[in-house]
Amino acid sequence: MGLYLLDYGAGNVQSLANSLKKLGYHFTWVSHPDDFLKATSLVFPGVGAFETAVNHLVSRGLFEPLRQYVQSGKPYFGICIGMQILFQSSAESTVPGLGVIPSPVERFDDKEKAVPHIGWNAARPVSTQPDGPAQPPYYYFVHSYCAKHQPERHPEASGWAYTTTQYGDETFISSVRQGNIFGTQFHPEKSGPAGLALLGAWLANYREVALIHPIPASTLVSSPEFTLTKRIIACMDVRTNDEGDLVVTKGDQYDVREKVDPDPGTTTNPSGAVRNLGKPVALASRYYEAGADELCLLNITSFRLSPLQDQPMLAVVRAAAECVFVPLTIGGGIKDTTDPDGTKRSALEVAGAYFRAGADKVSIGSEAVYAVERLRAQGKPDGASAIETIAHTYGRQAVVVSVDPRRVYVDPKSYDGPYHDEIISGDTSGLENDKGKAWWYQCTVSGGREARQLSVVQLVQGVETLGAGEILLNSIDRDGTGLGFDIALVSLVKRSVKIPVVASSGAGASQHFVDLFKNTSAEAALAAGIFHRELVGISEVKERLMREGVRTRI
Ligand code: 1PR
Repeated sequence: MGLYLLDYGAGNVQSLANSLKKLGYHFTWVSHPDDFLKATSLVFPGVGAFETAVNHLVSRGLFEPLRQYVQSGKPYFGICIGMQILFQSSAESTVPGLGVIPSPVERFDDKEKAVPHIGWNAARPVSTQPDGPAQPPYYYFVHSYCAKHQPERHPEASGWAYTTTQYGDETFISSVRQGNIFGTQFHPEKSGPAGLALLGAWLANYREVALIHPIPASTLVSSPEFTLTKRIIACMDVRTNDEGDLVVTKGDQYDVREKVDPDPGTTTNPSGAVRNLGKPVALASRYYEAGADELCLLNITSFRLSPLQDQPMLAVVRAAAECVFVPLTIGGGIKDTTDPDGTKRSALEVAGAYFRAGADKVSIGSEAVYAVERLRAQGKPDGASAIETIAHTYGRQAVVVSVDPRRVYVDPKSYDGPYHDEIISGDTSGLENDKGKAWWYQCTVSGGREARQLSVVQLVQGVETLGAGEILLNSIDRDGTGLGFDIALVSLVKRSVKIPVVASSGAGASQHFVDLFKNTSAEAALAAGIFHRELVGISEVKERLMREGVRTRI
């Protein structure tokens, strides 16, 4: 008897388990169809792809028992796919859902906006309460498919809508509620204090959950004021230092060793110790408390190691997921590997280990470059790349591609290479140092150590074709310089793809975040050194953005 959690073996369900523990609840995993009879309440934290979820449930004999449970009148809370599965069908798949809500789940229209819809957005209740806060709560969303709120087209679904959310020109159903059934498209387990409050309220009294966020009627009009906010992401580059400790380090144009003056009288240039800016879990916890919208942990020397043997990084993810209730992206070494004992590990297995440890997204660097090189050589996807296999199982929203471009300076008058259309003139950058220069952006692998014959535009368009859900756009030239984001680079990439773009590298002041969001349509800004060195706080950046009219989650 008691609270049960349904896991179909794909995606990060650990975060929900951690949230429940934090709220003081004990639970049991559903492992057998009979468990549905024993459960007195059930949470289904569906993460990943719709078809994978349904197929796993069917193959384990859990699909029909789940339908019977939902119809039994006992409390059900479905999250993301756990809500979508209540619907008749999904455009993501040919297999049907439970059909409790006789309407389809459809894909967002990407004509005017980036898809997937990733980030913090407002959930506005459909029915009103006379008193309540003026601000609807913001929760974390990550999905490409949704139940559209179109009462004429889908009257049944609208009857279930408890909250709706605006994304660009579309309004979708962000939560459903009827009788014993509650479902959210957003992830309460990843939505910081607001999400924990919602989960806690449902667990305490599922019938009363409707009353926990009363909103005055005046705020219910469709308003551009309540839409997707710009995300601020804190990034931790992790590696072992010379003493063998796992530390957060910080590069200066990717060089993470302290600068040391050469010995007088010698010509050698000695390298200093690896910069140590703190412990990964302690810093992750600090940034969560400070209001970071997401965290990113990159294992920056993973190309030397077999990641499944790299237990410290998995342990870091596990420990971070216990104290951080916003999304975690893990990068470095997401690729096919062979353990020293000869055991082959596919990139999908490696990613799976990180998802089970508590990661929400994986970030792929070098392997994405090689995959696009193969795509270009073969003319079509072969289905075997890490991007494709992980996106197929976990959904494309779980796959980030981390791009490490470096400027290649050219004379535009004499340049006769293939990247004419991608040449940037430094006269428009606003930086004195760029004046009179011109360049294109070349892709690199192995943390910038090796340049490849691929431009940044070719790479991002290639990974979008393969199924990546988001671009993490670094800049080797700006990394650690504090000169500001490379606006020309971000604009070039935003023009080239439909998926969201996280701008990274170069933040040195709050004004740089304002410049980024005022001059580009990037969905998020990632920074490292400025936060590690406490030059500016996350809340200071967000308050500055709000004052300048850029919406963020405060
Ligand atoms: O190739 O799939 O194993 O992934 C390796 C990952 O490690 C890639 O995401 C790559 O960007 C990252 N990486 C490898 N070497 C380094 C290095 O610094 N020597 N770090 C490295 C990349 C860039 C950002 C940094 C921003 C913001 N670091 O992570 O946080 O530039 O910094 P700033 O705000 O201080 O300017 P694979």
